[in-house]
Amino acid sequence: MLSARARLFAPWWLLAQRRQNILLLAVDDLNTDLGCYGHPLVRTPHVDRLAQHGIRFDRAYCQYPVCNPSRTSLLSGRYPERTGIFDNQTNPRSKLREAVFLPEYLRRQGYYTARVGKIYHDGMDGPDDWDLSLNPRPDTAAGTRGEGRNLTGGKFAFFRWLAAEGTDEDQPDGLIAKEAITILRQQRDKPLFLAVGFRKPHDPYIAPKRYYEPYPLEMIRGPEHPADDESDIPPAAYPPVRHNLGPLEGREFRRAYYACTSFMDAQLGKVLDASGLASETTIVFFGDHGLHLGEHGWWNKVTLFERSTRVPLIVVGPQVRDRGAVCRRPVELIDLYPTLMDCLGLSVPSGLQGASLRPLLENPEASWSRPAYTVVTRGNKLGRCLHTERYRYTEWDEGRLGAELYDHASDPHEYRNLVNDPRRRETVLELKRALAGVP
Ligand SMILES: [Ca+2]
Ligand SMILES: [Ca+2]
Repeated sequence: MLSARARLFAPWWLLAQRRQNILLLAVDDLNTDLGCYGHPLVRTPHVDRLAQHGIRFDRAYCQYPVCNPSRTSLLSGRYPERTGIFDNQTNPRSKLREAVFLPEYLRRQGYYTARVGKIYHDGMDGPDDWDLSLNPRPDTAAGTRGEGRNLTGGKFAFFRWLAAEGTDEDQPDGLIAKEAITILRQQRDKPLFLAVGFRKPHDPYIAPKRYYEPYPLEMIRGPEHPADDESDIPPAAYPPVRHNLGPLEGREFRRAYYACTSFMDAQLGKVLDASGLASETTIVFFGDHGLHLGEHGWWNKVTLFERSTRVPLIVVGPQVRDRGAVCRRPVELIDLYPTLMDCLGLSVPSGLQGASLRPLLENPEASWSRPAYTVVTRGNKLGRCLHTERYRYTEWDEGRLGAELYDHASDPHEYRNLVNDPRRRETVLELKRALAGVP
């Protein structure tokens, strides 16, 4: 340990050396169907292990329920209206010239920055983000063969599952874990920022067949909801094209998603074994947005329902006082950038709109007045919502295309839209004002 006096006079590189390493673990399209989030079937021992060593945020939300806008908001620390990124085609740098993205900022602060797999949406990295960026893909054919099918008769290409031949390393995520481990084992004189982006459970639902085995089809139930669930949902709440799966196809879809989740979890486990859950490393694990598995009659993301906007988020690090704790405060992915800066003792660059979660890392019950905020587009109209500790309140085109209020205290699955309930009038007015105030 350096004494306070020695620290004062130590050269910057020695101090930089003493900074915590950071392991950022991003998972594509991962909803909260995980062991530690209470799912009765899905096996995720390594995500669960991470949660036991850190703090699990039970009410974490993405800013936009699609890859590029969600990741752009997280990495720039700005809400979608500020980034101007609402789709997977627009490069963030074309809109956000003044922002310093998280990897580039850490690199400027003396970090060695490495990226393996999908952190930005593919192709959206900036020229100054990374010392090393790797995008491993298998050059073998075994992982493309096996038993599987398209669940829509080929109508929608992405509704495809495959219980593949070959090993983990015949799949991109197996190679991503392998490259991450190599980087973790290298000695270097700078602190490390390693960002690992797993590609599953994003479609197509391909995993080595042994990850399908814990999920025999007879164990998998289809989605259950009240028959009239959709009667109080504004049409704008759904994207324009619906893909209705039959009962058998729906169960196959769920099984494949669970298998891909367990496959990702096994790759995560390898990376955690190599990194250790060492106290000098801060680990952040998250999904970029959730996914419906047939709930509310929908089989994708791009909605503002809990299934699509709520994400797993786990933080492990020296700031976490109560290991294994659960925090129920509403938090959001744009909070991660200021949180990391706070934990590292670095100043934040200008323009960040999130809040440091450090008070919650130290005390998960700390008071917290910020709701989380998510937005989605419908053509040139916006749907915007707030997630408070109890409610989700949503306006479609400022209410012109409908509004929703769900009370998660009594209705966690969001079956009853209470926005027109006269007994909720005060709540609606209060949330309406709060939503109008989001910058
Ligand atoms: Ca995604
Ligand atoms: Ca309903």
